[in-house]
Amino acid sequence: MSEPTQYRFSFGPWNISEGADPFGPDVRQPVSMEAKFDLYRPLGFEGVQFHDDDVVENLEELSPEQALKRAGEVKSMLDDRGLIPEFVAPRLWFPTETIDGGFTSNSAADRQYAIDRSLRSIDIARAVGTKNIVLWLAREGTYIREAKNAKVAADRILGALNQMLDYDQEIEIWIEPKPNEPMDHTYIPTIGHALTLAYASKDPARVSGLIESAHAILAGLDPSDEMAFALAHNKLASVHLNDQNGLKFDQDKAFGSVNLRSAFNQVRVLEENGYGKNGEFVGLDVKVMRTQKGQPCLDHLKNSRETFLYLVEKVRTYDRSQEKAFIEARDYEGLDAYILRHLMGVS
Ligand code: 3MF
Ligand code: MG
Repeated sequence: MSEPTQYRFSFGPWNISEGADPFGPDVRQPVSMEAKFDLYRPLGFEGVQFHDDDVVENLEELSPEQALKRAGEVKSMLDDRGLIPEFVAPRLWFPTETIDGGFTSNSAADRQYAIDRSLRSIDIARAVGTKNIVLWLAREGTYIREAKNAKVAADRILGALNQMLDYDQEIEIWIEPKPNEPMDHTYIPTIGHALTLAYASKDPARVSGLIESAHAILAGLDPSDEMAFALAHNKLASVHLNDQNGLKFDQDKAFGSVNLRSAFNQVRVLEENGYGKNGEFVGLDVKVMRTQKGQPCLDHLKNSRETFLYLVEKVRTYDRSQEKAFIEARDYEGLDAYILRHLMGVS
């Protein structure tokens, strides 16, 4: 039997937040990026997820040279703390130019902005020490169906992907699907869409997927099946584990906090398929409750990581011979009860 996977964990600095929501302001003091880096290792995390402007704050006010110099400084901060930049994602949803989308905007000038910004974030990624680019295509979609031509949009997204692949022959692009929010509907809602783009691209080996639990749930899908589909194609580059209570705004709740069984099945699929054995991170993308006291608030990260590790134990102690017997007897009622009892710790 192969050695058990030693999982390593990542999160993005936005997971330590000030607590503003669309209906109320901040409830906590901001924490500087460098102070956030100090928190990673003690919490059991070694990977840092980045947006381009998490690496280089005020990116748009700086020249390319200034931005790369700053990215080099951030790399030193990471090196000093034994931290690894997992990926950089262009933030294609804040700037004015991206109001109507990035690659699929109806404005040619704004589409060009999105391409330029994406290429710039590749330079920043290389300078901070990663070849991995995440595309969460936040505003590539519509509020009303008639606003854009969906066929043209699909062509434009593929074109942008190919330009990024051409720009740097060593980068990998991980597409993070999400079906809605901020848009009514997006053009890349599921891993099936993301991997179709990967295979259609000019270098399929360098394009894969990142699955966030909440995003799959918002699409009405099972996160572990989405993960399994990507794993079957050897295209699960990363995950953003969290939870989501039904179809509403993207909640980014602590992993397992709504549906422990679904969390178990996500861990099961990862563990059974050797996820993490090639250095893939177990990424979290979780939001602390606005009500939480403390400065900074970190328990949502600590608890999500621990829940993952407890569930790894549940997967490793799951009785495969019983599972097999139930499946062979086609006794799924028995299997169902066995899983629940195993999760509850009773036999
Ligand atoms: C949105 C997300 C994003 C992406 C990240 C990468 C803010 O629902 O999950 O988190 O994970 O931004 O672009
Ligand atoms: Mg995410």
